[in-house]
Amino acid sequence: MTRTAFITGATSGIGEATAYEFAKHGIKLVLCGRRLHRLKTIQEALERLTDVHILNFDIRDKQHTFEAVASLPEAFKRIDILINNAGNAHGLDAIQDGDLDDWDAMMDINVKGLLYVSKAIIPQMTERKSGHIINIGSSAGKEVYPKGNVYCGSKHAVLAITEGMRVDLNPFGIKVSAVNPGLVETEFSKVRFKGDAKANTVYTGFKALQAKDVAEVIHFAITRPPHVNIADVLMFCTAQANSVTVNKNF
Ligand code: NDP
Ligand code: 8X3
Repeated sequence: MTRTAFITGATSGIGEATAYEFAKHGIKLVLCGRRLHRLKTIQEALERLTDVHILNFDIRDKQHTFEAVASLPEAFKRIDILINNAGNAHGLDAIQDGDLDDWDAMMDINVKGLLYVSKAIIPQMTERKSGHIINIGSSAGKEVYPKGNVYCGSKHAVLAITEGMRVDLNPFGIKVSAVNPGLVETEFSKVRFKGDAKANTVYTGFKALQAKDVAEVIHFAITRPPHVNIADVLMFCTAQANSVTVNKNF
């Protein structure tokens, strides 16, 4: 039976690459994001490969999130795979200089938004006693780097929530995984630095992970046999050893 995947943050970066990877393998897609024009363009491109439905909502908005999931047409209602990917860093400041709006954005999107989407979708999985949830964490969920404070906190929370989901959903046979990448060349730094030219220097001098590299790992995780769950993946580009060790001459 063809499976259906629900991907948040599908308008760019890792989410978009995952949509392409899944489409290549004929997985039906529900693609979410705030930028409607991008959703439409991606839908148009992928409809040649699979069935695609788009949902345009902000995962910070609890009510809209539930309404969006409830609005799914019959052919897309059954979600077999949930990829909780939407998220970003906002700012890179020492804790004493941090911006309250940045902190709100990271906690509201990376943590609370992930919870809202999960809450809207998990009941159908527990009812069917099947499903796979993959939360996109980060190496920042495993270690803390200078000025990473709240972003790292949000990703540590994602990791704890993932482990909690795995325990609570264990009686239902639902797989729960975390995929935690290090530096990936996406729009992530443009968002973090709010369009500042600093964003262009983050991935220079070495070959960072590409969104497709992460998408391939996500696809690997969802194609294991029923008795195998890839619980937790930490992945770096070869030039990166941890959050603060990057060989820029690689
Ligand atoms: P991008 O900025 O390229 O993509 C972020 C995605 O999240 C976009 O599709 C964006 O869509 C969506 N998004 C952001 N805020 C919201 C919101 N409020 N409501 C709905 N969707 C939202 O970055 P990445 O692809 O790199 O990031 C994807 C995930 O990977 C994030 O969780 C990030 O923390 C994580 N990650 C990234 C790493 C990196 O180095 N790039 C490393 C480790 C983890 P739109 O703006 O259209 O809503
Ligand atoms: C993204 C990786 O190192 O910029 O989560 O925090 S990092």
